[in-house]
Amino acid sequence: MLTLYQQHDSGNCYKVRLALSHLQLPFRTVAVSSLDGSTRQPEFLSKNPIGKVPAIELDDGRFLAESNAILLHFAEATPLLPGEAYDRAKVYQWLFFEQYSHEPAIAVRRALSVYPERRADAGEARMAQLLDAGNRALAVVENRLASAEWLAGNAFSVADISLYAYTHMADQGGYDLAAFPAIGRWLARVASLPRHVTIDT
Ligand SMILES: N[C@@H](CCC(=O)N[C@@H](CS)C(=O)NCC(=O)O)C(=O)O
Repeated sequence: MLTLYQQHDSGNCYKVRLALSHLQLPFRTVAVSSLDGSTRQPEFLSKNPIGKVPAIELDDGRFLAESNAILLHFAEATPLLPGEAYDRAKVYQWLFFEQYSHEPAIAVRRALSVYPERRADAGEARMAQLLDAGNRALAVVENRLASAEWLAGNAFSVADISLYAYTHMADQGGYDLAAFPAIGRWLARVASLPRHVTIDT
């Protein structure tokens, strides 16, 4: 059975659980976290030298890390990843955007707000910069969703799964989602899909 090494309240790990639920692939989880230092232990580093979660062990014993790479791996040849080259590249566009412009602001500001262990890094200037960068990323998402149901093409895909994870809890980092009505409607659309699971599941 697939083994997901994860921190349960991490959005990056939630992405993988959400995708596996949509694909109806059974998996077991092993808890690993930076908060207790276990991501830096040799045992975990031998599985994922990057030292971060999520990482997944496939049925044949091989490992894969990086949340969006894991999503792409399991989405291959399923409705979660378009076959046509341009539509597929649009999914990649959103996944790269998520990792470079969205997650580094929204996930980080949430972590600095939520975890007492991270408070020392939550200086005023940094929090202001992260708020600004996150709001700019949310505006990009809002702009797309104002005229489309889904992020890439006209179907739900791993682009939606990836962006949903940290967007749906952006309020925990101090972002005002009420300012982004199209995002609000999209969050509800994603959450109403059959096989959706919440982050607490
Ligand atoms: N780009 C990575 C980021 C993963 C990441 O930052 N994971 C955090 C938890 S959300 C982590 O494992 N941090 C542990 C550490 O930095 O020691 C991905 O998308 O999977």
